[in-house]
Amino acid sequence: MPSALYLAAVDLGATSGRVILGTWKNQKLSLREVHRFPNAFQSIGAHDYWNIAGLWEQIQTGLRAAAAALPKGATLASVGVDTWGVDHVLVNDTGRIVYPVHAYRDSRTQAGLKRLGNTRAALERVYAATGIPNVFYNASLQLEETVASCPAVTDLATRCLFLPDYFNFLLSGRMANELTIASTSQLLDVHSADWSRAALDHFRVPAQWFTKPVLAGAKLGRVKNFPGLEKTQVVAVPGHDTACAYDAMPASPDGTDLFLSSGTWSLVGFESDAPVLGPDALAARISNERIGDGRYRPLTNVIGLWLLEGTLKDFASRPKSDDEWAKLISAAEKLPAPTALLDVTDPSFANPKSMKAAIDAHLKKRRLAAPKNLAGYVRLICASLGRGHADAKAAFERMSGRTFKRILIVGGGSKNRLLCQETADACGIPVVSFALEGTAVGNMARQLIALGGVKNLPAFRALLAKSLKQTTYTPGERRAPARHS
Ligand code: LFR
Repeated sequence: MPSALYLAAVDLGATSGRVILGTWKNQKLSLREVHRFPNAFQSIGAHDYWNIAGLWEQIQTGLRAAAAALPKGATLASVGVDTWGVDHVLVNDTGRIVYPVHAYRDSRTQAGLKRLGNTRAALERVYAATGIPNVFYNASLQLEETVASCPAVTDLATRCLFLPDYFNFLLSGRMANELTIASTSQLLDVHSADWSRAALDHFRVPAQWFTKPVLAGAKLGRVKNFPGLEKTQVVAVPGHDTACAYDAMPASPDGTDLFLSSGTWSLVGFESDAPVLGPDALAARISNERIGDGRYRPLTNVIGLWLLEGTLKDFASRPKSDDEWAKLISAAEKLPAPTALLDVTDPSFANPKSMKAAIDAHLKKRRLAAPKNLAGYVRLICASLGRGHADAKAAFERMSGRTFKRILIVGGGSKNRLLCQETADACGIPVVSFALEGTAVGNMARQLIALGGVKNLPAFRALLAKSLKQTTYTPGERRAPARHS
C-alpha cells in the first residue's frame, strides 16, 4: 500500500455538482474541491429534462482538475460517482441513449401517482413488495409513463441505468445497476437484493432492462479513454447521494442516533437490519431505501431547503455571500416565533412556478398572513422544517420501538444554525452538526474499503470521528452554540 491514496468523488446534486479530490494518509481523509458547477433541469414545453451531455462534460472537467492537482508522480487510485435518486437513462446495447432523460420534478407522473394512490389494494401490494411509498418522483411511475406514452421504447431500449450507473458506464465501459440507487426506484424487492417481479409487472416495466444490482465497493474496471487516468479504478460507490451521506455519519454503534441529511431535501432516518413495513409505515410514508452494505435505511423525505431555495429566487435582496447569509439568519432568529407553521407535506410545494407565491397561497387558504420580508420567510421555513423533522422522529420511534438520543445532521442545512436550533427545539433532543462533506466522504469511504485502505465502515467511522469538528444545538437554548471538536 503506498503512503498516500488519492481518490476522486463525483457528487451530483439536483442544484449543483462537484468533483472532490481526497487524500488518505496516516489514516486520515482530507478533501479538496477541484471543481464545482451549478445544475438545473431544463424545460421544453410541458416537460423537464436533465442536460446529460453537459453533466458529463462537467465530470470530465472535474476529473482533469483532480488529475492536475495530484502531487508529481502520483496517480488517482479510484473514482466513484453518486447522484440524487430515481432518475435514469434508457440505452441500447451499445450504450446509446434512446429516450430523453426526464427530471424527477416533471409533472408527467401525476396521473400515475393519483391512480396508485386511489387504489388501496395495489398501493399496499406495491409497498409490501418494495418498501417504498407512492411518491411523485419514483422511477417506477416515471418508467410506467415512459412505456405507456411511447410503447416503442420497449424495442429501442435494452437497459435502464440510473444516473450513477450511466456515468460509471461512460467511465468504465461496464453497465451495472448498483443497489442503493436501485432501491430508490420502487422496483426493488424489499426482502432481497434483487428486482421485484411484482412491482415490475405492476408498472409494466420490462424486467430485462435491469441486472441484479451490485453492492457498493464493486470494481467496475479501469477508466477508459481518459488520458492521465489509465490506472484509475471505477468503483461502484453507493450511487445514491443520501446513502453516501448516511455512510459518512459518525454514528454511535448502539443505534440511538437519528440521521438528517439536509439539503434540497431533508432526509430523516436511521440504519436498520430490517425494513419498517406495514400500514402505519405506509401512512407515514417510510421509504426503506438501502445503504452501501445492503442493509436498510428507513427514512422520510421532508421537502427540505427546496422551500428556501425556491423562495430566495423571488427576492432581489437574497444573500450572495457567507456574510450576507449570516446577517439574514440573525435577522430571522430575532423575529418572534411564527404563530402557525407550513404543512410541509402540501404537494403544491413540489414544483411551483414561484415558491413564494405557493407559500402565500398555502397561508391564505388557512387565513394566515404572509411573512413581511425575506427574514420572515426564512424563519417560517426553518421552523416548519423543524416540525417536519420532529414528526418524522415521532413516527420512527412509534414504529421501530427505538428512542433516539441525538440527531446527527450533515449537508448544506447543517450550516444553517436556525434550522439546526428549530430542529432541536421541535424534536426535544440535541442536534449535532458536523463540519463534514457527507456525500463526498461516504463516497470515498466505500472506495477506500474497496482498495483495502480501511477495513470496513465501522472502522472508517471511528477514524473519522477522531478529527471531526462538531457543533451541538441543545433544545430551548437560543444562543450561539458551543463549538468543540
Ligand atoms: C437527495 C435525493 C433524495 C431523493 C431525491 C430525489 O438528493 O437523492 O434522497 O429522494 O433526491 O431523487
